[in-house]
Amino acid sequence: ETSGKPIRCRAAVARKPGEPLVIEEVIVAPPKSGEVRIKIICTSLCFSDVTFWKLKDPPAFYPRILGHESVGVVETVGEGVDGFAEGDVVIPVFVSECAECADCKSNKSNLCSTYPFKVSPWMHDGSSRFTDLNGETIYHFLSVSSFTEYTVVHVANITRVDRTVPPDRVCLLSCGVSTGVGAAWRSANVEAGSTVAIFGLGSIGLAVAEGSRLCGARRIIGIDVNPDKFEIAKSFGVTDFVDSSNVGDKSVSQIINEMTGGGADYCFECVGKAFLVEEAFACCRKGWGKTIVVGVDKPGARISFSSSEVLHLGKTIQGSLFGGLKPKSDIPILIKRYIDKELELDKFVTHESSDEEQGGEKKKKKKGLKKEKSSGE
Ligand code: CXF
Ligand code: ZN
Repeated sequence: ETSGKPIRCRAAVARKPGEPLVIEEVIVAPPKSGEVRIKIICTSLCFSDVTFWKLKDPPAFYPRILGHESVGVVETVGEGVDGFAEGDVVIPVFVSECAECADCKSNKSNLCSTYPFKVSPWMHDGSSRFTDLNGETIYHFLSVSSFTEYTVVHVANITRVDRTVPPDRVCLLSCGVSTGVGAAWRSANVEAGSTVAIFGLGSIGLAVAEGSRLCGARRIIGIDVNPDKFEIAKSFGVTDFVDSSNVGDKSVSQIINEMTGGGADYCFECVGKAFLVEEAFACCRKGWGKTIVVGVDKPGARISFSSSEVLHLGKTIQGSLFGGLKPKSDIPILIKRYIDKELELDKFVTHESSDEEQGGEKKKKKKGLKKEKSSGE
């Protein structure tokens, strides 16, 4: 029985920026008030983990447990927590939802003010729940820190999901797929018949394509430096391609403006380069075009527009954190659309490997969460 006591378990610890993670034993403290301790069932790598792991300047906080895209089971419920119980299956998300502040109450924002989004090394109360075996503090990441067997997360950062959902699929809704689909659905509110341009066809760009397809976009233009991505992008509904490594004297925005007769209705930057936000803005349609910033550039990166370009053209630029989704209400909608076979999560999985290939224990045949609970693990 571990409930309420410190847990000793394994974690993949980032000891220094840019250096391989070290699998080591750590101590995970019990949850404080308003928190839960979670056993992580699945976690995946989001490129933001890599972006922050590589950052040397300004100095980040190390040692640190990265990871934020995950699904888990509640193991201990902290004091004063209503609405969650041991055994609940939950999806942690890096944006909070207190459900009570002006932003949480508004349907125009997903940026909670009670627990504001920060790339913080701490829990919301400014402390850590992790120590190494020498008693040294290990820092948190994005309020989740999922590269560990157990983590502690505030209830404002978890959404309960039905325990029958496949964890290796809904894990993708903890960050990447939700971010892309939400960017089209909630941040841009793409209408049926629209033309969309997506800069970057990684998993975020493909998720924007999926969201745009679900919203009924008529034309989805994918732009990438790697034309090998175009084949897979077709299966996500991308209709037109621009190979940005091969545009001759033209800029990508010129090409998109020509292809669309004056610009796309919605442009999405999904790479994380400020200059691509400028390119995207340059090819969204005057009057009503919207450019959605999804990619994560280095801290401090600047975007620049001329004053007349903004004043004369009436375009909109919008930031999109977690796709503008409110985790507690929107993740269940996405899960329902997955169950109803509308949202095609399976397409995002290209390879599956057994635990043996990963050097772990032999995988028990298709072990579901239900079984795991009843077998007392
Ligand atoms: C990002 C968004 C910008 C800051 C870090 C996290 N989202 C998800 O990976
Ligand atoms: Zn992420």
